[in-house]
Amino acid sequence: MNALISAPPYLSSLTPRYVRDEGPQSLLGPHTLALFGFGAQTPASLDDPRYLNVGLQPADGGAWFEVWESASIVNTWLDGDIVGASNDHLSFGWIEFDEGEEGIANASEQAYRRLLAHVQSSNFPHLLRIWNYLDAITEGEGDDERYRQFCAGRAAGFTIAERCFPAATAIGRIDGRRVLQVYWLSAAQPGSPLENPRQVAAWRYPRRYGPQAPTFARAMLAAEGLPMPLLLSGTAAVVGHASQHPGDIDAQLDETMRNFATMIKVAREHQPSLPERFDGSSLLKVYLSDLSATSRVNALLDRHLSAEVARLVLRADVCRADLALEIDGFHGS
Ligand code: 3EB
Repeated sequence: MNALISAPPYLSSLTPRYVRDEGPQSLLGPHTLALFGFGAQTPASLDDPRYLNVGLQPADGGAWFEVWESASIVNTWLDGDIVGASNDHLSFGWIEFDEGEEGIANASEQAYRRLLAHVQSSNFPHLLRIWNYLDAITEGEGDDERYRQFCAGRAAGFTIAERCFPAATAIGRIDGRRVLQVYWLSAAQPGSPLENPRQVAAWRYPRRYGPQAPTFARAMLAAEGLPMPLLLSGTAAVVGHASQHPGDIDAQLDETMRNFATMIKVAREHQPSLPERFDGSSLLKVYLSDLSATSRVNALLDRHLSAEVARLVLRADVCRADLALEIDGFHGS
């Protein structure tokens, strides 16, 4: 019995869930907006534009899926090398761009040009949230570092105003596959990007972090009247613009949770109905660079989070080598 498919009507336009060791076909119903596979045991690809294998391995070695369930029936679509699905209010899309000879900066510039042209010509022109996955994110010295190159290409292709930057994640795969993966969620109505008062806006980071500051907001709330979760960007132990507690994963997790607590507080000023703390409506993805810390991190997460908070721990590299973990997610409904 599948709790996802048997529980309509959905109030939220987007209900994300993790499912282990079940699927994928049973998860691709008429209300499924997107389906992500994590782990070597999930299909590399499927003949359905809603499916994307993200190329990150779950810490527990399991076959994990993330399902985005929609309140309304979903239509799938194709637009050249961009594919996805939409419901009444939202559109999910994704693109994979081969770095080829030209490298990551070119790949991100081209991918962002295409995604922007696509969403701007669609019925869902307002980007709410973008996820970026690239191999070997911290490889390269100084301004040649692949993450910095990615940021430069993204900014070149992603010609939108600061006040419109979506929430985002940019994380390193460890699969040697030099293909940039980008997926996103856009809406018919613009959302409200939110910033964290404990942190300098990423797009105002100083020069020392690279010639092109990262172009994302810390979180995004969808337009009023569009019921869906708060979209939380990749969040780490960054205060001001500086990485905190190098080498101390416990303290990094504490700091990350303080950043989330502040972000939820800010979001609740706009949407007081959001739960004060992570709860059964929340879904977190934990990107952890050193798998030997998994049981430690799981124990710490148990201390910070009630048991009903859905979480998936993945092995991945954070874009700053001094950060051991990053977490992103959804909160509320
Ligand atoms: C940080 O706070 C951590 O470049 O899109 C987090 C989320 C981070 C998104 C991005 C980078 C990005 O700066 C890094």
